[in-house]
Amino acid sequence: MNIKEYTTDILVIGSGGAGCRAAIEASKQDQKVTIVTKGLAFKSGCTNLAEGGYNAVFGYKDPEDSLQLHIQDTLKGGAFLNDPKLINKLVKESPKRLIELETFGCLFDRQDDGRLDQRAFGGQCYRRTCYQGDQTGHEMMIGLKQELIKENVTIFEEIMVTNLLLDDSNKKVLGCIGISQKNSDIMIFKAKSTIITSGGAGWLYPVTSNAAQKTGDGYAIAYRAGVDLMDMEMVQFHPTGMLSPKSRKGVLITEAVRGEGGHLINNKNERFMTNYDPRGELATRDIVARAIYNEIQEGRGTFNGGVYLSVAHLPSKQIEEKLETMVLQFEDIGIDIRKEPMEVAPTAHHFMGGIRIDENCNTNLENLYAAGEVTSGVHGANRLGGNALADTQVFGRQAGLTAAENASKTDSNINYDSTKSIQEEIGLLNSLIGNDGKYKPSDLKLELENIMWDHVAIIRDEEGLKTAIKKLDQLREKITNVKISSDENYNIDLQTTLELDNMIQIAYLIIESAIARKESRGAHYRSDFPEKSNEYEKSFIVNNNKDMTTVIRDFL
Ligand code: MEZ
Repeated sequence: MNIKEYTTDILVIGSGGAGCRAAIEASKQDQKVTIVTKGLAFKSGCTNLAEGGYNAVFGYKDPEDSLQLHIQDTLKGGAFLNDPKLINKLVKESPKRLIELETFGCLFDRQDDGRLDQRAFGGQCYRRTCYQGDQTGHEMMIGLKQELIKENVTIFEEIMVTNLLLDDSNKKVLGCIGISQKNSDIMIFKAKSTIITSGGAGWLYPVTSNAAQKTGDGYAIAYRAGVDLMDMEMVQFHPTGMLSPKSRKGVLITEAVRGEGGHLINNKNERFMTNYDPRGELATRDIVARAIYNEIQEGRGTFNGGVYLSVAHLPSKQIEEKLETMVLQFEDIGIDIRKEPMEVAPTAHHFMGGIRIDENCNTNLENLYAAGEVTSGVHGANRLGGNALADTQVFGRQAGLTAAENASKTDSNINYDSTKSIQEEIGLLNSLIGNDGKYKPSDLKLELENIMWDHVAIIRDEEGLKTAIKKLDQLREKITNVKISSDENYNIDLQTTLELDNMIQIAYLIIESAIARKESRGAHYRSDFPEKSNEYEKSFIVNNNKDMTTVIRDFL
């Protein structure tokens, strides 16, 4: 294995919507920018997979809409756990960032009069979700790629970041260290400012809509470095993922299906959503996901353990134009959604919790910034569909700006002696590569996913959460006894083991926070505490160097 060292002004970890937007902005401020990404730039990450839309108040469909109403919907949807400063910024800047995307080359759908089209999405009082068919995130990545290419940004792909580099005070971040998946080279990136935009951790669950890379590495490297993480118990299950075939289980079926007028139906042919919420299919995701779960638990699900989602009553033209990906996704498995219903079930989709940031994307460590799903505070206890794509652009840009401002004030020499970090990394790799242990890393990963699904998913209780901790303790033992091939090139066992280590760490944080929150709020539902309680109008903060603390939401 070789050791390679690079120096840059701004280091961006992650190459999805937030990462690309951060890199573009920092580069526009005349900084040398480097992206390091675990997947392939522009192809990996979850922005590419986001289908239904981007929330921005224009009032082109419903002139009564306003910024204030978007703020209210977001707060209410987030069960009042959101950080008001972050929501304000999201809502106010989201329309500007969308227009900017159009200048980057993205084409959003427009009405006959040329104004942007806007569709209905869950939990929103007016139609404010802008979109490009059901490929909105993909379209955004095309524009972001075009703009990024114009900037002179260096991109390193297939690198798994394993730790942040800290100065002697442990308060300043000076870059990161990682491992090349291609050849196990050790990669050091020294930077004046580092931005984490590595997304969520859907793969903590066996059924997820997330891209394969989403194993929560960003949370783990931040936590190990002493960064505050907040609201870790808040995991969103998107109500509608594919149920079969097995290889596609969890793949997203966009909320736009319901936005366009789709019906959720149980095995008694009843539209059941109004039994749970007057907004029916357009209630917030936490409510719809739990309703589907309940229908299945009470025996009104399909044979395969889902419910039906039907658009067969809508005009074929509307389905073909607005839900093209859905048509193709189901055509592939022999179902014509113009005539037949889709079978759906909830799928792990979004982490509302994560790195604690302020409205300028600062974290509690110097030189470290974060944006996108890896952060917390914007969405509270439950995210509205369509607010994530806006989040990537508003806070991605801000992180780029703040990081650039910091870099411009920083000495041009980054004083970091990497000897110790390199030695630790070599030690780690030597202890893992070729290890002839008993367990296959991929089996252990599956074990973790099942623990989380069985005890820490849509419905939780104290007994289940404590059982999960016991099982995690056993799993953590097993990870010291894994079998890893001696190959240095694309060593999947090695990669899986490193990811698993991160995932176990995050699983503990989710469970500890879920145990602490003895109430039900947003996506966190405790069957032993089914009501929301005033006592818990606060967020739990976890930090590697301190005991759990809380922050009270002062606007309440
Ligand atoms: O915001 C999202 O998660 C989104 C747009 C997903 C979807 O259902 O299409």
